[in-house]
Amino acid sequence: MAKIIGEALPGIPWQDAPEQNLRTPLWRYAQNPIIGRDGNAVSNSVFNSAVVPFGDGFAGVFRCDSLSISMDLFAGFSKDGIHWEIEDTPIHLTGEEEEITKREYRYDPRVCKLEDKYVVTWCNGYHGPTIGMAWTTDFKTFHQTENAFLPYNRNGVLFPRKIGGEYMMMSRPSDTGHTAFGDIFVSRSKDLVYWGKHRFMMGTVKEDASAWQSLKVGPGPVPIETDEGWLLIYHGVILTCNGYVYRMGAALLDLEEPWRVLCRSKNYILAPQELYECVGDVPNVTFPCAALSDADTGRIAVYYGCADTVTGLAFTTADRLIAYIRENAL
Ligand code: BMA
Repeated sequence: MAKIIGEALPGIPWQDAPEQNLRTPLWRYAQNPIIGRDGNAVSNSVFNSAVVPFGDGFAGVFRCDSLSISMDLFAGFSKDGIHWEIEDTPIHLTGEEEEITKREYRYDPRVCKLEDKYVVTWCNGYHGPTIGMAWTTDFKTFHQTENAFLPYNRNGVLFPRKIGGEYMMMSRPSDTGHTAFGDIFVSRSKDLVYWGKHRFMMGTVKEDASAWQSLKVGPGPVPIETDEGWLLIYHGVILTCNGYVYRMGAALLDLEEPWRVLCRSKNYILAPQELYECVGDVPNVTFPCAALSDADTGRIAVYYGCADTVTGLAFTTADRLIAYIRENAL
């Protein structure tokens, strides 16, 4: 039995797996989507968002695109992780340098509990996309710090503790547009400000081996620590005659040197197949940005954006997911 190393979360959202044989290790919440387009008073769409346990419930940072399709981040709170109250005004960011805090656009947040703070990373417009960072303790005031990397970059995802004495962050270098390439790298920092020692972690796969991840891959939720390695859920993209299709995969990373991939799935773990994943502002996208986990039961709840429009929830266990990666390894 694979064991999650971390805290118990008895209130994790959960539904048991459906009776019939599952082809993949994830199953969807029966009442999906959990957040619709109109998740707050000003949203055109709510998706690619991040949640964490907070107080006696949950808090999150949500990507809400507006009716003018400008992208910004909004705080939200929930008692059960399923029903969310999302604020109607964007998160309040404070910081020392206006050069850094002025807003172009903000999207695809991740939230990582790191020591006594919640650190938010997101795709931040600064003469092109790069990785913005801020920390909070109350989800009311967010203290913005330096962008982690030079443009162009997306999908900055922190590890939830120091490894070998340093903080680590995955990212996916990109371009200014709808990047037609993408591999995952890991960078290290002693202070969450200066990042270096960049290492290649994993890249795309040839079409004849695993076509769903042949165009680009990017990290999803903050990785989950297990006794068998860091469990990483990621997105993989294929270019089809109708454009990009985003599916989800999973990998196990070495605990001490997480750029070393121990095992990686050849088959996807979830793909756009339900109507709300296939139809929306951007069809055929399932894009994971957060996962809750319960060390006592091994349960995992994954939050993912559906068709760039609404937010879905899916479940698995560490054991089931790791067994699937091993049985269907690349
Ligand atoms: C990426 C980002 C994501 C989005 C995806 C699919 O470039 O914009 O937010 O989910 O494309 O449209």
